[in-house]
Amino acid sequence: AQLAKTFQAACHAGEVVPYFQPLVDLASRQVTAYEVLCRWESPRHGLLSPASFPSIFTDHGLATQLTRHIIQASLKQYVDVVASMESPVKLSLNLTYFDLMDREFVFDFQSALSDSGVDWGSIIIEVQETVVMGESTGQVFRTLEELRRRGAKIALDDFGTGYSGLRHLKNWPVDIVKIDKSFVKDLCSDYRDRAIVGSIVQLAKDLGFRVIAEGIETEDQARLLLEMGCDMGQGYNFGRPLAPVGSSPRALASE
Ligand code: G
Ligand code: G
Ligand code: NA
Ligand code: MN
Repeated sequence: AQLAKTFQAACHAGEVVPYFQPLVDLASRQVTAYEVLCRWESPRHGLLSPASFPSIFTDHGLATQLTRHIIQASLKQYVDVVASMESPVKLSLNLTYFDLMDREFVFDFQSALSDSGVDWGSIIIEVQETVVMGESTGQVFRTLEELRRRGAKIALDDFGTGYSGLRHLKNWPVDIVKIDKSFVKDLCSDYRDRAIVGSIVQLAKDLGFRVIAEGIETEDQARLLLEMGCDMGQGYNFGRPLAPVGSSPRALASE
């Protein structure tokens, strides 16, 4: 209850804000989307990443409040800045299990889009691999299908860290596979990571998915991933998560 109060007050005070990290096309290096990553600009503790407040994400009420708050705040930034860019740039949003289980979610999302004049075709939804692997995923499946039917793309986040394996995904409404950064870290020096990434990329492409690698920190990793057939990339090599326009960028408290 204390956490809920503190968190709601922080949202209300404008301390919980979306940051934006570029996703680039690996061949052209064009920015194709921005992933929205929430940050808590705490006056007491400095800039906090969600790793510092994990319990928000395991509480149904707080998690769905956070998602609604972040969707609204990021759409506002998107309209002010990104939509005016020359080439079309999408907005990639992280959802939790609770959002996808919520029957009102698509309706509320639709309202937020209508209010801001953004269409579904500009939206990517990121869902962790483990969310689609869990039990009682019927409602999750239906929500993803509905989001996709309206024109959003669905990305499976942190792929390779769960136990699913791509063949289990053949029936899921998914468009993009996001290879987890743990496989990218030592990609250039560890043949085992190269084997894992190589087989994920190949199977993903054979199944018709687009592939993003996350956590790309060096040019060597970027080049190798492009050679391996990866479509897009994300990581410090291309850009860190940026503060929203109008607020001053700050370093993470943990960095
Ligand atoms: O940005 P950072 O590395 O601190 O993110 C840590 C974790 O928090 C990541 O797994 C990321 O997916 C998750 N995360 C970041 N922002 C959001 C958000 O707005 N909503 C949800 N559901 N998860 C987020
Ligand atoms: O779980 P998810 O993939 O949504 O979270 C991505 C997380 O990875 C974010 O918290 C972001 O801050 C972090 N991140 C983004 N780029 C890099 C990178 O190049 N290296 C590392 N180590 N982390 C990154
Ligand atoms: Na993500
Ligand atoms: Mn991820």
